[in-house]
Amino acid sequence: MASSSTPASAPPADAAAMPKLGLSVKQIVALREEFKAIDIDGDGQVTAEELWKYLDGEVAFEDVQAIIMAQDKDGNGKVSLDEFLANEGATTLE
Ligand SMILES: [Ca+2]
Ligand SMILES: [Ca+2]
Repeated sequence: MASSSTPASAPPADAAAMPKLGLSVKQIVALREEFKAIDIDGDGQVTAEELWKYLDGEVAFEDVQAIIMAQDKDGNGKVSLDEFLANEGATTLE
């Protein structure tokens, strides 16, 4: 009885499915949903007012403005989905 089962080092199949972003696909999907929830008028840009309303006034409006400013990479005073995701650890969304 020759049991010739040689355990070969199987390549990690999951590694190929990993996105190159710092976020998992699940996280990105969840963040996109969150972004859509914050973006009340649905123009793809979150303003300080929208975020403030989303937070239900729990945070001072000035603090919300500071959050927006910190995330606003192109300086248009609003946070796009790309900027939002970039802030959450992703590098680019293409
Ligand atoms: Ca908006
Ligand atoms: Ca911006």
